[in-house]
Amino acid sequence: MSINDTADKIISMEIRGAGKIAREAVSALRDHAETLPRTGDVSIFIREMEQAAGILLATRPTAVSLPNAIQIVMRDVRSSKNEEAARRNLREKANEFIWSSRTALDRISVMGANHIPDGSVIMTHCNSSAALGSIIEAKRQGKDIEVYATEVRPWNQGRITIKTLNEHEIPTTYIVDSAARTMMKEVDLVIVGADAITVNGAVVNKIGTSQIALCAHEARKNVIVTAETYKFAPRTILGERIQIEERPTDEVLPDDIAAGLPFVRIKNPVFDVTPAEYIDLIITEAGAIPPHLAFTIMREYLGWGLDELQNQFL
Ligand code: RUB
Repeated sequence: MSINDTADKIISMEIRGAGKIAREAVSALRDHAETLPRTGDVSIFIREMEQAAGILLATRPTAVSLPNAIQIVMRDVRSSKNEEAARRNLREKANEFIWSSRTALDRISVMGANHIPDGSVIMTHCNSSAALGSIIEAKRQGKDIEVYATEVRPWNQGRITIKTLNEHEIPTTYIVDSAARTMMKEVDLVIVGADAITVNGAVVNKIGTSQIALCAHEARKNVIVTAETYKFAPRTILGERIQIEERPTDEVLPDDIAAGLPFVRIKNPVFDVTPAEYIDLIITEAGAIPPHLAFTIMREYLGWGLDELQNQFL
């Protein structure tokens, strides 16, 4: 798919979910390189690729998987000695990223399933491939599980979640977002995905995640976050904040109704931040960690992020 088509689909949320956004962006970059005529000048190739990367980066601001994936793929391209090497590096890194991101999902699913005891009732929020992968794997292992899935206003990603759970014949109860606290007493653990994880172990995920985590904390229920290592945000070491995406207000209230309510303001933040205190475990493909060890994942698995941060201080 072309860069512009991919960017449009990410903006309109036809392509959504942090992992999928990253894979589709990388695959669009790889395809874009093939459309560029060979000039023999590596700097022209790099410039064209940077421009394409910029279009993808400007789509949605919160999921750190997107800049991380682009960085993983573009890093060696930027230091390539000639055009052929740059093209080869891009192709290889892109294929490697797509493959390793799928492998990461499989590993997380198995590890996640190991943390779901037989007989568990799980609450999930939004539509995360990593969280759903773990739930589906637990079912595949023969565990008797049940799920509470939230609606996820205003985009109703919960409908995608219940469709998938239904396909896997997992007994599921569908609830409105505001029923989370009331239903928490029926639940044993919460499993969600992540769009970004900060150095202090805070998790950025779909709006409403922090309320659910707070309810789980109050009810002494465990909260498990499933996230690939490329969802950790090294720049938060410098104190940089994750930008929370605000989407158009007509997603919340149609413009014609809003027009008749001149004193009413509408806000539509689509992600929120759950502090580390409300999270028991983060499951990555590299292992399960308590949230306060987020830095170790950044150091071990996103070492490039730290190199670049260090360079900024030299
Ligand atoms: C999706 C969302 C998901 C994470 C993780 O939000 O918050 O929980 O992206 O998903 P949106 P995954 O629908 O606005 O993109 O585990 O699939 O990467």
